[in-house]
Amino acid sequence: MSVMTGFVIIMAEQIGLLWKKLHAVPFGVYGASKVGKTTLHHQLRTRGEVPRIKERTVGRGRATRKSIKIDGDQHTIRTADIGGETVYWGEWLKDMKSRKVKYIIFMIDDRHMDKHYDIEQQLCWTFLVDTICSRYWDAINRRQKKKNHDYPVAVGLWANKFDLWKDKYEYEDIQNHPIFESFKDGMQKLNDKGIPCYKYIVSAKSDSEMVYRGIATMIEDY
Ligand SMILES: Nc1nc2c(ncn2[C@@H]2O[C@H](COP(=O)(O)OP(=O)(O)O)[C@@H](O)[C@H]2O)c(=O)[nH]1
Ligand SMILES: [Mg+2]
Repeated sequence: MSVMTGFVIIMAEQIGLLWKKLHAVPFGVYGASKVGKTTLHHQLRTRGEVPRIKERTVGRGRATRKSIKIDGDQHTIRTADIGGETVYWGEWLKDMKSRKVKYIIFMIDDRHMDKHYDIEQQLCWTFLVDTICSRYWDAINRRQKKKNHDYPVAVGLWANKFDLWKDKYEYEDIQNHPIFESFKDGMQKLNDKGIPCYKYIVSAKSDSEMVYRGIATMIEDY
């Protein structure tokens, strides 16, 4: 290999690294209210124990860049913090569309296991899955047809607050954990549409390693 070729290869590698640093991957974080979306945003910014979040998120915040480094590999992602109440679901749609979100994290906690009448999260999930799978951005009026690149690359179903419920339920393997059971129709629907959907377990509040690894895995595997 000539000196020139070697130099070109090194330069290309450096440019690749710089590109990865500057070109943030657009992520969307959605889920019912109080599942831990704001906590996750804090975790991505600060790395470490996140203080208890008391204020509720109002509407949609500005999207900001977060840098994630795991096993020496660096990724930059861009996310916006959005409220989870029904009135903000329209903001999720706007966020997906305006930022061309490539990866979606849907957060849940174990409230539906605790109280079977609480189906808030399942409603959110159904809304999200239908929005993603629809061939139109405006699903109700069947307007604004989506293009191929308008669909996300992958969706992660993230069960949060693991620290609170880890000993509460019987399970053999995370993939078969009963917490995901109520969400399986939506997962199937996404998979049928050709959008991979995978299950993950985190403690956004206290375990930065789990959070960072989950994000790196999404970017690297899909
Ligand atoms: N124990 C525990 N509490 C969490 C975790 N993530 C979030 N919380 C708490 O859950 C509550 C709601 O979190 P927040 O981030 O405001 O949820 P959001 O409404 O989805 O933005 C807060 O009291 C958080 O401290 C976690 O991993 N473990
Ligand atoms: Mg919030």
